[in-house]
Amino acid sequence: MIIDERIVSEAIASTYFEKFKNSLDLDVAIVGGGPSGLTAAWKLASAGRKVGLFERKLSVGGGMWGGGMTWTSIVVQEEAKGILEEAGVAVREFKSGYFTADSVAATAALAYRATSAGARVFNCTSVEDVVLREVDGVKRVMGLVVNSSPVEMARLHVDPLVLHCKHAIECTGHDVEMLKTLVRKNGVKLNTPSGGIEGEQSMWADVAEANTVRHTREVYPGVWVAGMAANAAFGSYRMGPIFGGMLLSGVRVAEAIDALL
Ligand code: 48H
Ligand code: FE2
Repeated sequence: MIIDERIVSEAIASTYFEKFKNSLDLDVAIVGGGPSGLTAAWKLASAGRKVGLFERKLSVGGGMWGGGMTWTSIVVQEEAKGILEEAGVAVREFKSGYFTADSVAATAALAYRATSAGARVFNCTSVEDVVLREVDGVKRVMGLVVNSSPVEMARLHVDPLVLHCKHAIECTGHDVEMLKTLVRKNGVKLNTPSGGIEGEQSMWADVAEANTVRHTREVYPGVWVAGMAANAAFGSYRMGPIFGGMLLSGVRVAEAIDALL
């Protein structure tokens, strides 16, 4: 076979822009591709939903690749080990109830499950704003405003593109970026105790893990929080490199949204 470089370029441009064009009306738009976002994408796409996941960095995976302090091993508890096993990851019991997995294998497996289930992943794409609409006196988030991450990093003045979604999931981790933007620009009240972002507290793994799942919910019409963002939104603790809560939160948000669609 003689390779024609122009066909290689045409293939990339055509397939990428087809993927983008087909993602202008999503059932669910996920902001951030860490463990919670990837798990939500995997589960929603497996349920047949049209899912787009937008990740600022070149690689999805967020804080999962590095395990604890760059030591590439993660821990999950009994309740979450089945999610990793279902993704095809080898899990080993360390002490009763504590299971370990290779963090690179776990991250790669979640990314593979999400994409092979049909979730469209847009890496190198930053969510810089949301689409807000008022219908019958009720405001709702109806989409995302996205830009190329290199544009954001170089601080170029380039306008973004926009897509619509029925539900958006805030999976941006510690920084709760999308919610911060929503509150800062629009002064809206969230479904949190204070109506604002409560902020993350210090380490208390046991309570934090339970709260991550408990706080996984719709925090504003059209916007759900999952993973570390649920902790930050509702003012709970951090938990360090135990990742069960992130996985369970991803499953929970997917099931809750799927039930509404
Ligand atoms: C596009 C964005 C934007 C944006 C951010 O931090 P993550 O891994 O998030 P989770 O919640 O799935 O997992 C949290 C976990 O990794 C963790 O930090 C834990 C368990 N910490 C415990 C502790 O004590 O510290 O991933 C978030 C992703 C990242 O990849 C960001 O690049 C991405 O979201 N992101 N993508 N547009 N505006 N903001
Ligand atoms: Fe973290």
